[in-house]
Amino acid sequence: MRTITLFSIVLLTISCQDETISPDKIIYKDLGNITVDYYNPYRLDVDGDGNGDFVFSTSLLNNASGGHLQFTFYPALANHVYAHRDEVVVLNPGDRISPDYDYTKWIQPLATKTESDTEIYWHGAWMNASNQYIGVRIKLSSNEDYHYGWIRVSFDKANERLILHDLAYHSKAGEGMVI
Ligand SMILES: [Ca+2]
Repeated sequence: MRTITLFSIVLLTISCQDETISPDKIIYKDLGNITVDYYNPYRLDVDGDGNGDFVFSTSLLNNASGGHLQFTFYPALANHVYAHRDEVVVLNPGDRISPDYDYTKWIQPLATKTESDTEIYWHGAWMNASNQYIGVRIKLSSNEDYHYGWIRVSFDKANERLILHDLAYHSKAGEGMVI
């Protein structure tokens, strides 16, 4: 009986190992809570090939309505972000990232701090983000379809910074995923 049980455990271990080396899986990368602020933009290299795939930065714009500190997100190269009406869609656990959605490069800032003569206020879809997800699609190789995935971020208004937690994407091109 003891021999059979041990044999079963060995079989179970082997089958688990088989699962982890499946080519059809989610690739995860911990970003270690990188902070992006006025002095520290960040170029995110998803696949570690030396080319930045997404750029997080800030810009300061002054006009008649005041000074605007904008937190911008730019998909570089052939990469795109899931957006609706030029705003990056705020995603939560359980939401899906699908090839059927609308992806673009050109989007409004994630959040903006505006200072006028009379007031200071924040605006933008991401100004209160707390562990929420940016849906992206990434071109890892010119001869295959996009890989779909997410970048988890939080916004720290008090310290005027964006925090990048981690990212994940489907290892199989053309496949959507659930967060
Ligand atoms: Ca890259």
